Amino acid sequence: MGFPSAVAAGPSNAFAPELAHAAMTLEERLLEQAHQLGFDLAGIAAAQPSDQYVLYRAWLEAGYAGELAYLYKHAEARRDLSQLYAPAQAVVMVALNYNPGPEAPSGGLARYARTADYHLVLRERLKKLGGWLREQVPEAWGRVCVDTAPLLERDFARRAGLGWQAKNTMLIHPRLGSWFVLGALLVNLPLQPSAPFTKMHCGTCTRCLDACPTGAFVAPQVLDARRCISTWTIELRRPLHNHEATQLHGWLFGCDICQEVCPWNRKAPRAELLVPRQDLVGLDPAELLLLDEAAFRARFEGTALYPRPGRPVVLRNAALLLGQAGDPAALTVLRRAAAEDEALIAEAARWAIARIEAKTSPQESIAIPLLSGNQSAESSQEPSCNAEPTSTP
Ligand code: B12
Ligand code: SF4
Ligand code: SF4
Repeated sequence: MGFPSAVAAGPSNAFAPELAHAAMTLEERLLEQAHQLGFDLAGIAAAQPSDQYVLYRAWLEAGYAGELAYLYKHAEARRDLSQLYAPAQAVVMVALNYNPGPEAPSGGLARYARTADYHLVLRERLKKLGGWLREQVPEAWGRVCVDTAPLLERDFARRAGLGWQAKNTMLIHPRLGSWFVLGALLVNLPLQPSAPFTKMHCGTCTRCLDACPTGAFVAPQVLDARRCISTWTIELRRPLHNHEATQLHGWLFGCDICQEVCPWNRKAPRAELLVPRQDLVGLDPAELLLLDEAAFRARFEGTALYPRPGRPVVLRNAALLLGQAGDPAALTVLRRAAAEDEALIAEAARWAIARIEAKTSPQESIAIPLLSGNQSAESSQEPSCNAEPTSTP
């Protein structure tokens, strides 16, 4: 668990690293240790209530969280950190770059999901960071949070100096852009906070707001999650409504459009640790539909696709994409999928078959069945991940 003390680098202490190291504060050594562990950014925020909690509540009350039930369920803990970890006095925020750089087509897989599951990678390294802290201060205790805990991660990251929360709601760092994921180590020590990020560098730009193909931004920094492709393809475990199924814009899992257009990502450096797995590049929806549960597991274990949201959600999305593409060559694989036991996949496959047949049939009378998600305007069904977000970032 523990790591040897970091050695300070740089010309001024090149000949006496241990002396320079001794002169560093605990906070400086902790942040340096975070960099040694591979984190691209690290900073410290005080474990005080977030002043953005008011905005969070207003967002919930406006209904923008839609079916993301876990956001309502643990709302209060987002204000009061002690509900998450009673002795918390400081929050060490870290970021890990996942930018794959220009590469082969992804088959509609969002960039963050093309690597090993970032939850596992961050968790493991944050535990090591906690172990290192404990070696320095034996009374130190902490709790690791990556994504799934009710913590306003981007707000704490901004307060820890990692970047600004941009118009597309992403946290952006001037050098890294926004292709990074966040994690937190809540600690019981009163660590000195880093300088917060106070400036917003979006200026008059509105590229992300204009590029979103589903019009999910209701205002700068306000995303209506009910209209986001990322919600539909990762979070919802029900059949998608017609207006959702027909607006996936080629995305199999997640969506990166509002980041792809951002000028701050143009010169973003490539990831060194969270690099794309070759078997996740260029996924073919028709091929995916041939995977049974065991084959799916063998292919995706250790990624953000398995165990959750898992085969039903990913293959539902694959079938819907094939239906949208309208290629009759996909009919064989879709017919096979339509006969399978997993209702989410079978229903999406039937919808896709009807779409393709309607497109290719000379008769215009073929009716495309409505997906069962259309039976009510808003599904009352909670996503099965209602306790916590799962693979979502
Ligand atoms: C729920 C969730 C989602 C939802 C909702 C997204 C959203 N924007 O809220 C969905 C499923 C859509 C989603 C999508 C994605 N997500 Co997500 N998601 C989360 C999660 C679990 C909670 C976020 C949250 O609390 N949202 C609630 C809203 C209210 O928060 P917010 O948008 O940040 O709002 C703040 C400000 O905008 C402001 N605000 C709100 N209203 C108003 C109004 C006004 C007028 C103003 C000025 C400000 C303002 O205050 C709010 C509170 O701080 C976090 C992990 C975590 N525990 O924090 C990851 C997280 C935010 N997601 C992440 C990622 C990577 C993604 C995707 C890129 C994945 C993908 N490729 O598909 C997309 C990006 C879509 C986008 N543009 O946000 C990363 C973001 C890293 C980064 N660099 O910012 C996180 C931090 C996960 C992680 N551990 O790394 N996600
Ligand atoms: S992730 Fe895609 S759908 Fe969601 S807000 Fe960004 S561009 Fe729109
Ligand atoms: S595209 Fe423009 S407005 Fe959107 S986040 Fe990037 S800089 Fe900000």
